[in-house]
Amino acid sequence: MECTNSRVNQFVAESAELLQPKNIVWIDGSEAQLEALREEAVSTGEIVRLNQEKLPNCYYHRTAVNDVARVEARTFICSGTKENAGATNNWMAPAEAYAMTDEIMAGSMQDHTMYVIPFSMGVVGSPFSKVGIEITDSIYVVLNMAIMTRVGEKVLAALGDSDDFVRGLHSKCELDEEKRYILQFPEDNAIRSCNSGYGGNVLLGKKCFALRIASYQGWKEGWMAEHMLILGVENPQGETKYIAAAFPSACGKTNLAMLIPPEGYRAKGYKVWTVGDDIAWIRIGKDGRFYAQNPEAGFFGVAPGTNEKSNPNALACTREGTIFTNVVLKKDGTVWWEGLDKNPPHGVENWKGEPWNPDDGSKGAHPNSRFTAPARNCPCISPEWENPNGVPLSAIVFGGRRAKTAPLVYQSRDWEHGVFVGSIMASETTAAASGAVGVVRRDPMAMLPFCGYNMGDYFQHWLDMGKKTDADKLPKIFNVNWFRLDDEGHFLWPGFGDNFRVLEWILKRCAGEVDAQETAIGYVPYAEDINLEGLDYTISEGHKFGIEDLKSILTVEAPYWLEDIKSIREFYAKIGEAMPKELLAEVEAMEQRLKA
Ligand code: GTP
Ligand code: SPV
Ligand code: MN
Repeated sequence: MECTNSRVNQFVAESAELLQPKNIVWIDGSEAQLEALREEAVSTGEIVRLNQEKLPNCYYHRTAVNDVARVEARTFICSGTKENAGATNNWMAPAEAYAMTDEIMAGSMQDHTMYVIPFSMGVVGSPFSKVGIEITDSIYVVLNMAIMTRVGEKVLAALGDSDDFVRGLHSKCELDEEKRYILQFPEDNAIRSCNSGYGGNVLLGKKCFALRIASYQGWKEGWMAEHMLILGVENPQGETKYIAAAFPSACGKTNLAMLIPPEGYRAKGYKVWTVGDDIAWIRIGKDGRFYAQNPEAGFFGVAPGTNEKSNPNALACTREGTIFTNVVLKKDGTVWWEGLDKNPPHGVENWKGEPWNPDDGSKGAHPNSRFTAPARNCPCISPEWENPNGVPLSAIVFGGRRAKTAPLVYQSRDWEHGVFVGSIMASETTAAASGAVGVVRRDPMAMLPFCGYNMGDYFQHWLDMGKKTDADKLPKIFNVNWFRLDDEGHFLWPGFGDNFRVLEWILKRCAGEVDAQETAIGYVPYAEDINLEGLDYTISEGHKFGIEDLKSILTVEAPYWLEDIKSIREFYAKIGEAMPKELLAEVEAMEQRLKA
């Protein structure tokens, strides 16, 4: 494969000089080349070929035991000034960051092949797509990138002579935790990642580019890169309305994106179509509406909990051409994880490769084990998912994991208040990032780990986007919480497919078809307006879900919210100078309403 772009060639040459690879291989995107790489990775044990009858073209991989999730403490935004990275990001001066990783990565590919992956985020050649070049010494990374993005010769052809591409450099090095760094250089369109082999740290098109770098580009260029799923709801008349939703990592985006409506709705002809499950690039279209595009081509989904009942569509995605990471490998060459079914395998190896039995008292699959599946496998993939212009949004939904405080759903008063609602999101931490799990932290717009610039400027950008078009063209903004618990820790809301009942209310609000109660935090549904027909859910033994439970999860409890206000103020104070006045005023106004 020949590359005629001198900037790309220069980047590759400079990288080779630093890394000293044994040889260089360009990824052309052909099936023949990918197949040869799979063969090679199987022969070295990097991946295992699964049962080709039951799981055609599927493979299995284990990461190092110390390398199973994103490492937020070792992720840095290397902008010219600390102020540009802001108080919520780790910052390192670019010169220092380059020098440090030059030293760590120097000569690190001496015994390895260096792969050069030209990739496109978004449909190749669309004016809204963006190109990256990822350099890596991992075949696992190449194979994952070939599922998650569009790769190869066609991408270079679309790039032409342009210098507008992101330079991504990844080297596994020694997988040394102490030398693991995930560095974004937004002002240079560059990324460096070393000493990791885990998804979010090394598939540079995903969080590093499509969120951290792209959020910065969007700020400069007048669009938005968000940690959001995109779905379409088709009604019995055949009309489809689109919703984007931002939930923190492992808080239900994949599940909501692939939701199957309850039986009663299906009988009437309602259907949900998946456009994306993790990232949305949002632009204002010629008609003044907000259009969302999924820049990815696959799903890097959480395995545990995925089953025939919770998410049959996700499971269907993984039946072909999928890579499974850190799940349980069964003797018949298939895979298992907690929550797949009630028949855990015996006498197998766990995700670490140690002998394991289900009664060992430990988990067989890592809680952040994942599948990498092509989007085209999805039975409910939207016919619009590759529309280069994206899909028009009726609603934007924020949500997190909150045992208390946040009600099942509420609507913001207007765009500005909606930005406030997104900015005060909080959620319990999950296994998607290393560190403690279950600790409530503020995670505005689910972007805390992914915003490539100052969070205060990011909030201002959201406010500004709302001023670029007519108020009636703006998506309506909502907040949801599927995770309210009773005092014994049972989920009070059935969740999953039944979340469709909430989506229906949201779309009715967008169409002005249903009334709501005004509260201190925004508009909350009247319990009677959430359709409970056919809902059959047992919260705990002897306690079936009923309208009283719905009323309780729709209640706005002032004491919890007043407590929350303290933490919101602290968080805003941490952001400091860059914090928009409008949002500071929103806190005051909410406090007044809560005390009234
Ligand atoms: P990332 O890929 O990390 O960005 O995560 P995601 O937001 O796509 O998360 P995903 O949909 O994979 O959800 C992961 C976890 O949330 C799993 O443990 C699910 O079982 C759980 N979950 C998803 N939806 C619901 C719901 O409606 N109710 C409850 N109780 N749990 C849910
Ligand atoms: C997340 O953690 O939000 C993910 C998985 O979607 S990763 O690609 O590892 O970031
Ligand atoms: Mn994610």
